[in-house]
Formats: sequence, C-alpha cells, structure tokens
Amino acid sequence: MGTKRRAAVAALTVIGAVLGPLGAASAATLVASTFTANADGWSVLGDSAAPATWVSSGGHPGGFIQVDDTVSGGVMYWVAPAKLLGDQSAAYSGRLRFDLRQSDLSSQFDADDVVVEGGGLTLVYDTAANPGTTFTRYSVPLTPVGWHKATLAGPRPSVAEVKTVLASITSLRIRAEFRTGADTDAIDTVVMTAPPETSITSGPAHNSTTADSTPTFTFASSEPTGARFQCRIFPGIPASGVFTACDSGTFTAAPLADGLYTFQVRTLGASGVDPTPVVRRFTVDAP
Ligand SMILES: [Ca+2]
Ligand SMILES: [Ca+2]
Repeated sequence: MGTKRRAAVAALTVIGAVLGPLGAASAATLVASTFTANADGWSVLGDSAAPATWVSSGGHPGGFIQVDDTVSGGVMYWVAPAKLLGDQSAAYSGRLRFDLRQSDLSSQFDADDVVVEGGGLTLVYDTAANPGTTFTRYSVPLTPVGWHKATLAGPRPSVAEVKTVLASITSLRIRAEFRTGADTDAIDTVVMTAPPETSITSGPAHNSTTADSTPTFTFASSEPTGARFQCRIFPGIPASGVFTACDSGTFTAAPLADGLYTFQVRTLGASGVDPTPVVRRFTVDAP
C-alpha cells in the first residue's frame, strides 16, 4: 500500500480490537505462532544485518518478535517456519491472520505484502493498508480473492491454483518493513485457520416431503463467536440464486408452490467462509 491509504489504518486497528478476543484459540485454528516463549522458528529475509529478536511482553498479546531495519538489503520479510508450510489444504477458504506493527508511518512504499509459494506457483497479496504504530490485525482470505499470480500486476489465481499452493507450501513470507530508511518492525499472533463449518439444527429433513409451504430452518456454526450466515433456497437441484444474509440463525421460506426445493446455508466468520454450504433438499406437497 501507498501512503495514501494510511488513513485506513485507524479503522483496521478498530477491527483488530474487535477480533482480538478470538486470538489463536479459535476452534478453527490449524497452526499458530503466538511467540509466547521464543521466536518460534521465524526468521527475517531482506536485510543482511537483521536477526529477529524475541520480546517477552508488549505484544498482541504477550511475547512477539521484532527486527531493526539497518537499510543494508532488500525489502524485509518475516519468513514462516516449517509448521506453516507443507500441506495446509484444510486452510482453503479459511484465513491467514497476523498482527503487524511498524515504528514510523513516514516514507511508506508499496510491495507484495504476503507471498506464498508452492506447487510451482507464487501467489502475492496486497493488504488494504499498512500497519500502524500499534499492532494492526490482518485477516487474509485463503481463496482467490485479493491474490495475484507472480506479481501484484498478475492475474487472479483460480480456486484450483490456490488449492495447489496450499497443498504443498514451500515458502510463506509476510512483509516486515513498509518505509524506506531505518525502522523497527514487529509481528505477533500468526494464525492459519480452517473455514467454519455450518450445520442445520432443525427444519425439513434431507430428501423429505413436507406439507409446510413455508418451512423454517435453524442452523449453527463451528465459529465460536460472531458468526454470520447466508442462505438461499431455489427450486430443483442445480444451484441457482444468490445467498442473502440470514444472520439470526433462522430462515423461513416465502410461500412455496408444490415441488422439489434445495435450501443451502453457509457461515461467514473470522476464520473464513464455509466453502461447502450445508444442503437440505425437500419436497413441498401442501394439502
Ligand atoms: Ca504473542
Ligand atoms: Ca525500511
């Protein structure tokens, strides 16, 4: 991001405060670095004089790592340890979350913010705003949205390409520095999540027949807090129609003519979007 977007940092920080309690303890967490006791295997790339330093407190929360840019190399990146690499297929449609902080908001420059390599592909991501001087939380979707192939000017990857990368990650880098000249940069609470799962808790059973022309479904999510939902209902089997918000956890169909219908609901949450909406197919046969 360029300097022109720095005004958005304040808004992002507010989001970070709201999401903060979800931290690394979410049920959807696949792997996390919280830097509670050490640097957790993270290293720094791009400045020849820059080792990562573990700091025991003052992070977001607790321990974190930081690095001083001595301006003796290229753009500095945090380099993820092995536990965030390899087969992370379960993270598809989940999120990569992390907290960043920089020491000075002047002289900002643009560069790839997240770089993931795997399966012969390189994907790069451009975050919406650079970090502030307090920890700023990022939540990057592990879907094609917002990603580019090879460079920020490259095309959007396909779903299959994102899945290919996630199946065999060989490198994961998160940008550490955002300004030209010297700076001190920090990272904390790196979390890779699986997407939420959605379940239907009441309503017509799958492949059942109901006399109710306005059936009601209720549903739940694996997302521990703050889950939102999207629902759709359409005639027949081939998927059609748009998902609309049904955040209350209940959906009642408008009056349906006799026939076969499909109901779908999915979760949107801090850990991502459920990529496999739960399905109930049912037949209305009203008296
Ligand atoms: Ca921490
Ligand atoms: Ca710098």
